[in-house]
Amino acid sequence: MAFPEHFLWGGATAANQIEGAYNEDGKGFSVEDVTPKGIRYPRVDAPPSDNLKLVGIDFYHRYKEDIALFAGMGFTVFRLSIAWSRIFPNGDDKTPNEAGLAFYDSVFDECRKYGMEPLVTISHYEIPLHLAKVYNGWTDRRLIGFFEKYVRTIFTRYRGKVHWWLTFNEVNSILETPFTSGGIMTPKEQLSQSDLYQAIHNEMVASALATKIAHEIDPENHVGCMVLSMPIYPLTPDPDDVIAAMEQTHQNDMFIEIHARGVYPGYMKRYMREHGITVTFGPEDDALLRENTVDFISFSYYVSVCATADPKKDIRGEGNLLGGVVNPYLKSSEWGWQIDPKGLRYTLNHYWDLYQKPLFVVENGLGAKDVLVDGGPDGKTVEDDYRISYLKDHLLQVEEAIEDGIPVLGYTSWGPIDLVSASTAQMSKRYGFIYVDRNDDGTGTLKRYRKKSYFWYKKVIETNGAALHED
Ligand code: BGP
Repeated sequence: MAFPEHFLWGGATAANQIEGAYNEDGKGFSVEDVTPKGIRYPRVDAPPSDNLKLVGIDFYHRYKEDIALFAGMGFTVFRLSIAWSRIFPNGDDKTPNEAGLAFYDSVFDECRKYGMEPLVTISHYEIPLHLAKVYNGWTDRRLIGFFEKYVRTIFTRYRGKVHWWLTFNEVNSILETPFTSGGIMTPKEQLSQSDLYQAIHNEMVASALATKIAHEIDPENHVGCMVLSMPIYPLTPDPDDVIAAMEQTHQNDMFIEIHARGVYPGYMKRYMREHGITVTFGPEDDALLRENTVDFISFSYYVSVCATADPKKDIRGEGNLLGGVVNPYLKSSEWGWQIDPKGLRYTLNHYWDLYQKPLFVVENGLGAKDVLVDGGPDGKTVEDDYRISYLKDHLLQVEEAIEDGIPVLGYTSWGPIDLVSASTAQMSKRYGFIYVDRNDDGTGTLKRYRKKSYFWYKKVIETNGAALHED
């Protein structure tokens, strides 16, 4: 059997997409509170009432029920994020908000009660809005200091309760969504490449510093980077397309290079040189990056794309934020995301070949419209065979990669319980094994119902993957 004995099985979420309670118990606003229509759409000045994320799925008040449901599937890991603005409401506050710290204490205790390891993203598209407004987000080096204080606080507080940490969610997404990812207020079209790369540099330094502090506070801590992965295939065997694919791949891989090897890759230096990009390094930065590389590499995987050097063939499709040219060989989800299970094996091999660090698949799943029907042990359910088939196809490719000799630490499917979508802020784009009765117009009881996939995933976990080979 390919899956190793202690393979971590579970699901992944983010605070801003599940918690709700956006202004309760001292929480400050985050950048997510002002993007009511999702990451791709314009932000507004103040949190509006029609933002589904303000209530989310009310995890803040229902976490015990939800974690019990995850335990029912046999989860050994649960990925969630800490909302930075619950701990430091403005980001630059002198002291942390005790109510926020206490909330995550209870959540982690609840996980541990069931033997579930919390896998915690420190910053998942939830930068305090104040840091965006006053400092222009990560363009300002002072954010490193605020982040340092935040991580020191949570590493100290949750010592012994949390051993698995991810620094920045989909850290490379800053290239496409500088506001959501980097808290940068300057509109993307006006943002200079130097400011963008300075923000990237500041985040890299902050991530290395977090890794250092995590190891100092508890040698049992494992810290990983988290990237949006997306194989970029050449559209044709034309060498120009191959080079286009290679160069676009570099744009994403440079983030892992810095995290995993601790140095800027040559192709990145070349790109910066040729585009007149200047970045200011602090005196300690080089050593900090070099001496504090990550313990493992984690990534989200939903789509693959193509690249071409021919502008006439450069037809862009929908995709997980970064997007790319449509692949004529693949089918798409209802939201236009192209489905490519083999790309997951390819990605695992690609990263292992380059970095030789353990890998963790921390997001993967199908956003689909579900129909709630009568049946199942909860009275209502969803017959989501399409979701089962998507996940099964991808997990079989994880197994292939393990057969290839790659150390894969675990797999957390995205949205084990329905949640608010990041790119479109919809409830109707559902990923869960658990249905949440909430609609795009904000109506619904928030009641939870287990779908067919719930019982399928339970069996997969119970058999450590063997059930993937049953019909
Ligand atoms: C990733 C994000 C997640 C999640 C996922 C699915 O980019 O890390 O937060 O939302 O994509 O995307 P969506 O919710 O837009 O379907």
